[in-house]
Amino acid sequence: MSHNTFGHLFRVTTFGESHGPAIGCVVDGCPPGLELAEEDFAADLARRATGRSRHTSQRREDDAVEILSGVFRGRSTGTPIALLIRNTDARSRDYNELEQVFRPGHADFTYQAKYGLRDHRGGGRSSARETTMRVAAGVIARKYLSQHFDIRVRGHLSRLGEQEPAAFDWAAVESNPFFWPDAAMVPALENYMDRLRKSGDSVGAIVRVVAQGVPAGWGAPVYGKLDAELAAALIGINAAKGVEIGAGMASAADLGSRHRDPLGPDGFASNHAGGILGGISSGQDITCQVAFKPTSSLRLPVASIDHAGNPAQVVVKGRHDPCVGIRAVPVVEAMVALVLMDHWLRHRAQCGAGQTPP
Ligand code: EPS
Repeated sequence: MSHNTFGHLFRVTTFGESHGPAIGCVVDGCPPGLELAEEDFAADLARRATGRSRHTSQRREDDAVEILSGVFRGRSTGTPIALLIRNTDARSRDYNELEQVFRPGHADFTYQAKYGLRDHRGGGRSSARETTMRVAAGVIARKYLSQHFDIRVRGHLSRLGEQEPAAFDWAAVESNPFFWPDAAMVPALENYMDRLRKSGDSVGAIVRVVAQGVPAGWGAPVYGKLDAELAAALIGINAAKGVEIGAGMASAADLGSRHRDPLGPDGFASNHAGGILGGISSGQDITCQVAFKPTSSLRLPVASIDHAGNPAQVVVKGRHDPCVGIRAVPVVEAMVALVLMDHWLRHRAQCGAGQTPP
């Protein structure tokens, strides 16, 4: 049983390995008529790509999308949209010494346990390179949602190791390499990341995402709740270790009198629920946070075992992210957009397009 397809009516299948000739995806279920060109993918893919700042992996991929099918004269035809990105800068020799040993913190051990063999080069299919195609598919969903509902899905870092933003401004987020909403803190973060990189260590991060403009009514109780499917989509991103919807874990320490979001003629007075009630969107902003562990690939030695079970010491060479959570921001946005797109089509299938909120 393999699971490389995501979604019910807006279905995304990804394929490819980090050091194979190419990665790609097939998006099936996109409504016809959506204007789509290869240039549409560039901005979001560049936001996620390696080698765009000194604070990320220095692997240099163009990440240029080729549209192979599903688009005719600039518009989606309703048939499967196949997208391809060729890998051009894999350096597989960095992994030569890792063929027979398991890198701690990576999926090497578990892929071997499951399949009995694995592509050890760059982690193969388990590499975060696969998230490129999530972002590419997400571009299609985002474009549709933006054109049809004015939905905007935006993410930012809300924690980098010990540091949290002291101020918040969406305008700052896209103007620094950390998707950080507090411009005044950026020089200190640059310093911190430079020192971290030189020390050979890595650090975790939290990505917060907000979807604005989602109409009330999307979500499929009781086993396809919007929050449940968002949580599944987000925890399935490489290196994700925790997901919160709305107030999330902090809800456990709150009182009901404070926590419930009062309703008035002008809407809700607060949004502890994160825009979802009973698994259905409420029309408020949908808010989630995703915690990413520190990158496991370090040049600092660590104990492991080889395939025969003998003790081994692992030193991971190559070009790695000191904080993999930074580049996860566009991936988180993409997964949210994919879930929303799928839920719009499912909502329309059951309730019709004309259903309006109270
Ligand atoms: C990754 C390790 C590095 C990153 C890679 C994700 O790969 P490699 O050692 O093969 O260069 O560069 O990220 C990407 C290539 C990408 O496009 O995101 C890992 O272990 O997941």
